[in-house]
Amino acid sequence: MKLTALLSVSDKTGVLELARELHALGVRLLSTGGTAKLLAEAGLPVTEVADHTGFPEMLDGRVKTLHPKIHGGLLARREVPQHMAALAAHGIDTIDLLVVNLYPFEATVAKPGCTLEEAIENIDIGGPAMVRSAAKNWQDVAVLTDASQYAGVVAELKAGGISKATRFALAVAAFNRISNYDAAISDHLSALQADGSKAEFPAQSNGRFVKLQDLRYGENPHQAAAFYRDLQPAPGSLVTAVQLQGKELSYNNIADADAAWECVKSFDGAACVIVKHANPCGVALGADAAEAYAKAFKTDPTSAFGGIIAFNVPVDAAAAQLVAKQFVEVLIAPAFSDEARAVFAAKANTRVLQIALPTDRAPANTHDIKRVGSGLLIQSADNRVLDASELKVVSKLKPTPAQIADLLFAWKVAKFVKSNAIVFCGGGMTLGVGAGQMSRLDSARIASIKAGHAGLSLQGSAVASDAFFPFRDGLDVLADAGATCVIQPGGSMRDDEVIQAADERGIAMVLTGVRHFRH
Ligand code: 93A
Repeated sequence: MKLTALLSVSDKTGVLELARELHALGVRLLSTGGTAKLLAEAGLPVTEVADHTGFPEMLDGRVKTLHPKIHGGLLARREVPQHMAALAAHGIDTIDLLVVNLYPFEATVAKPGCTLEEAIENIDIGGPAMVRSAAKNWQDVAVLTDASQYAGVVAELKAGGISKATRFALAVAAFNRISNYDAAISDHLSALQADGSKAEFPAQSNGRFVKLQDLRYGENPHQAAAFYRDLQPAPGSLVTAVQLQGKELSYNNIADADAAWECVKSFDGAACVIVKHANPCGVALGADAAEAYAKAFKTDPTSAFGGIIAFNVPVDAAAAQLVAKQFVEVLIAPAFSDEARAVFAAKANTRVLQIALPTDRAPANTHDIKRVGSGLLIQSADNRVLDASELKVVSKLKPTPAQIADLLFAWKVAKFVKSNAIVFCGGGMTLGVGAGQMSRLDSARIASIKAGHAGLSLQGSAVASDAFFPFRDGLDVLADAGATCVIQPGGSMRDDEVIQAADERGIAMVLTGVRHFRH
């Protein structure tokens, strides 16, 4: 049976050679105006789509192939008798091979000074429609959307026919091409306003994010900023928050609120997390919200001033009254009692966010993205949750069950502290947090100094280190401060030296085999 190919390309590279090969193979050629002209001038027998459909190209070419004779021929399933009967009834021939490349939208808008009108004229409608029809019907139709595919398809035709695997791969490539093409259109238009001028921040970015709001400024007042959310936000993620009251959220508020919420979400019992400059400066468990807050606040009252405070349990009147004694930038909780609402109503500036706690407590994001010079670093999110059964006791002293509980609490907190992280804990609260230092030794020193400033004793405390101790000196600082048990990943060249130091200093040491760098 004679095959029919429809060729309709803007970029004519290689299409003549392809058409010659197809003709030599006995394939009938159908083509749109410009492509048909090129083939005809080369002496190839070609039928113009307009002659084939009996309908002229119209509206400056906007309507060329949008016709049932084209789409019927592409979409009909050959093995479905009713489909073939319908084609016969309407005098429609099947089209077996589609060769299309689209109006050069991307290249057009990349040119300096491209107007909105030029961009719009270069949005291909009929091409993508045909590509979709052919790709949907990949079992019966081969769709070529790139010149790099021509040679392989010709080779297969010569060898007897295009394989199923190739037809499927071509269909997938076709949908990818259409998807990228539409994304380019959406990106370009999203960044424009109706008069053709550029919006500083587009309404959508890459079609994956939707703008929630422009922000007054970024990390600093001279930086412009905007806030976007995923098209499909995870349940219980920060972007699902309802702001009950208070001033507009700033860029830093949002970043810190996210850090506080993601951290507090990870605890099972009532917990409170206070964040400053992206680091927890107080984390505690309590019998209720008020107790958790009071303990968290004690860790570092100086830093907690103007902090971002998150709870994983509803805030009641008692907790609200305690919190309201301090200057609070942002308060986050799954719910607030009416009395608590009334307490904050008197503090009109305090930003109060309500977020439903996700039932699975899962972190909001599956991936972390970081921008580097003209590139992206993407990694799966640090969602590793440690189970007590994974702990490996390496010291002579064995930790007591109470120490294990404190160590696991400290480990959970350390995951949310910028590296190098050293976290002293005891009795379900942080006692000293050392964050963001270039040396672990300094983080240890700072954590212990801060505990001293807060008037907290580190005697008998539990300590988490987000990565291994490269030398024993860090451990000595912890022991000098009064720590009696330590949790750390292990894996240093000098683990033996560090474990020996723990034994000398009467410290129980457990290894996790897991590291939690956070930058
Ligand atoms: O203006 S369109 O969106 N309307 C159509 O019906 C149509 N059919 C094919 N553009 C249409 N095409 C596009 O024309 C193809 O995708 C291809 O890029 C181009 C080929 O036109 P010509 O063969 O006249 O150079």
